[in-house]
Amino acid sequence: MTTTESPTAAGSGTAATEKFSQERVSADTPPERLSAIATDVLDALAQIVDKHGITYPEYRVLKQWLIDVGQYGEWPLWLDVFVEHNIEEVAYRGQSGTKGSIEGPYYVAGTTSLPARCTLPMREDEAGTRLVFEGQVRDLDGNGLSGATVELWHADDQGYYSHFAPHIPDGNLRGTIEVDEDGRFEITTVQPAPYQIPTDGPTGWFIEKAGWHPWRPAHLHLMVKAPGKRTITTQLYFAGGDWLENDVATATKPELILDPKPGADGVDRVTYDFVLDPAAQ
Ligand code: MBD
Ligand code: FE
Repeated sequence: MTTTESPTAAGSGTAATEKFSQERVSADTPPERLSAIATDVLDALAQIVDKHGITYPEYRVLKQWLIDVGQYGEWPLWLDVFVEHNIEEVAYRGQSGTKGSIEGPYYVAGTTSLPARCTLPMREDEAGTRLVFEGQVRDLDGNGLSGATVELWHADDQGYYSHFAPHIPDGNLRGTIEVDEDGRFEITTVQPAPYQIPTDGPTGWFIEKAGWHPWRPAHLHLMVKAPGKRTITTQLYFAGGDWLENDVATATKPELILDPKPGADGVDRVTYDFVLDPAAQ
C-alpha cells in the first residue's frame, strides 16, 4: 500500500482479516459442547424468525449482507464490536485484578520494544494533544512486577490506526514498554480521537439502517503481561469524552476512565496502575 491512499472500509477490513487469519486459532471444544452450543444458537434463531415473522426478502438481504461482511473483511470488526464484550465478561470471571475490556480488531503483536520512560513511535508532525501516561504494574499483594511489559496501541488524532489505514506508517502509536525494576513506566504519546466504524462498508450500513450510531469513545488499548501472571487486555477511556455513555462496542467500564490534568510543565498527565492476577493453574 502507498502512504497517500485514504482509508476505506474494505482496506481496514481486509487488513484485519488477513492479520487474524495468520494466527491459525484453535480451541479444545469437544463435540458434545459444540453440539449443545450450536443447538442453542439455532434455537435462538428459530425463535427470532418466528417472533418477528422474518420474510423471504429479509432472509435474502441477510444472506447478501453476510456475504458482504466477508468480502469486505469486516468479520473481525463486526464480531469485536457486537459480541466480544460478552466473551470478555465471561473470561474475567473469578479475577480480581484490573478490569479487562475487548481487544478489538487492531492489535498487532511484536511492536517496537521501548524502555520504561519513552515516547511512542509517532510521525514528526503527529497531530494531537500531548499526553503523559504513567503508572505501575503490580501483583495482588501490591508488589511491583519488574518483568512486566505494557503493550500500548491507539488511534491517532483522526481516529485511525496504523497497519489498518494506508496513510499511516507501520508501528505508529504502538509499542511494547518494558517496565523498570519497580514495575513503573512513563509513556509520552498523543490523545487519540473517538473511533468511527467505517460508514462505507457493511458494518456501517447495518448500523445506519438500524438508526444506531457508529462511534466508540476515544481510548487507549493495553495488553499487560508479566511472568507467572494472567495477561490483562484492556482499554482506558477519557473522562468527559464523547460516546463514553453509549459506546457502540459496549466496552467501557467506570474503573477504566482516565482524567488527565496539566502537569507542572503544562502537558496533560495521568496515572493508572495495573494489578495482575496469578496465571490460571
Ligand atoms: C476499535 O478501535 C475497537 O477498539 C474495537 C473494539 C472495535 C473496532 C474498532
Ligand atoms: Fe480501538
